[in-house]
Amino acid sequence: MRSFSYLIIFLFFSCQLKAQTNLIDPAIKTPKAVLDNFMDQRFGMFIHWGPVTLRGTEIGWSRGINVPADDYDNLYKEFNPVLFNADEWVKTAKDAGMKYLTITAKHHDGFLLWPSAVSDYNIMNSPYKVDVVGLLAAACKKYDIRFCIYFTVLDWHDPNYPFHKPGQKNIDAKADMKKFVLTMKSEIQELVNNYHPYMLWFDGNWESPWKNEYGIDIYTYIKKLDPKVIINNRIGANSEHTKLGPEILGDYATPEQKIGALNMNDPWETCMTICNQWAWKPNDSLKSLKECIQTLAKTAGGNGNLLFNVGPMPDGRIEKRQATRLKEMGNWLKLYGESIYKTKGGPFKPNEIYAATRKGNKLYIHVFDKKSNELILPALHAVLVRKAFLLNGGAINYQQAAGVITLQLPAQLPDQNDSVIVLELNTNAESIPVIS
Ligand code: H79
Repeated sequence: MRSFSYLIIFLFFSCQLKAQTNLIDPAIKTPKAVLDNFMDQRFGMFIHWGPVTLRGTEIGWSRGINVPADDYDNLYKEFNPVLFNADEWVKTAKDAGMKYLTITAKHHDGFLLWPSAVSDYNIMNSPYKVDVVGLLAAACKKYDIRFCIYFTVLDWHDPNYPFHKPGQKNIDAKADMKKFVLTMKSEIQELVNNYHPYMLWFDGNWESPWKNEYGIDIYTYIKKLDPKVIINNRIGANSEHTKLGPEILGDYATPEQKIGALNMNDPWETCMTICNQWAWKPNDSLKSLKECIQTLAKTAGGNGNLLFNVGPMPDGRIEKRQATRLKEMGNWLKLYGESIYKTKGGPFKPNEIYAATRKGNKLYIHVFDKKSNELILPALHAVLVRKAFLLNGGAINYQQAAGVITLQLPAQLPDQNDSVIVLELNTNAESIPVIS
């Protein structure tokens, strides 16, 4: 009788666990060690590219809006980016200090950047006829950059998807989601088996035709193809991209065009454009170096990764000014990378004046702005600063009273974008609780 009660209790809790994990078998979920390794990398390149660059409008929402659908769907026939060079793109990422790269193999317009047996609407039927995804995968291997693939749920082009442009309200009665999910799975199978991505970046999971059960099916399917693949949190039916949790499917959160909040528990990655548009747009405004570096530092300071987007041109090149800006970030990282890679964020919340990162017994204070000669940090209890110095520079005078650390800033900060002060502590900086 007693063992029977235990059995009932056990069954009850295992059902609860299943419900909490969104019906994903915990045994197939991406292991924490894999995600920890992903989060150590901190900085990656997002690439949005396709035939739409011939019009210079947005890849996600210009079909049937800024560009008539018929015109849009024929752009691939003149897409001939003869100056595309996978090595150059990957080298641009490498020189920027980026550790991984994510290419839009399939965006909402439905065009495939790889030779596919599933859909003819792919790069081999353009005049270019080059496997862009394959060449990037190979170049990433050569330069030791982790190769990742963006693949969206939305597909304005496929008749089986019920909507054919953004904001459409009436469901296409001829559409068939069951067939559509099968198409997705066949395409994903090609991508995983041929290119062995480190991660799959899903998107477009917020419209009514998409059901959580499809996401569960696809997550499980991918894990059968390759158990190690990391999967972002846009594969279930939800639009809460900044969140992770038992009710949300996926391995990490994906705040878009904004820096995520400090979070020591859930892995997250902010995706953000270096200009305004995801896909290339002529004369799009480029972020200043200050904004780029401070975005990276604030992201790391919040314990997140930055997936920074470039939109290459229709001729295949990344714009010179975008590549130059990335190189400038790489130059900064050569000097200050120790305070970004493999660090944890916190314990202070990033703000407009400073952000903090930490590793071992070191606390890195990223100083963005000098408002006065002193920088006063919130009190840290049971923690003593043993030494303070500029990363790549001299000693910094400081006082510590009742836990409050006051740093005397130099007359001129050595780096106008982000000067890093290292505080050596008497304890492991990574175990300090977050100061709220
Ligand atoms: O791939 C990038 C975007 O193309 C994609 N996600 C990132 C990673 C994305 N697709 N859709 N969205 C993001 C949401 C976009 C919503 C809006 Fe709009 C775009 C609001 C305003 C402009 C759609 C078009 C709704 C109104 C106009």
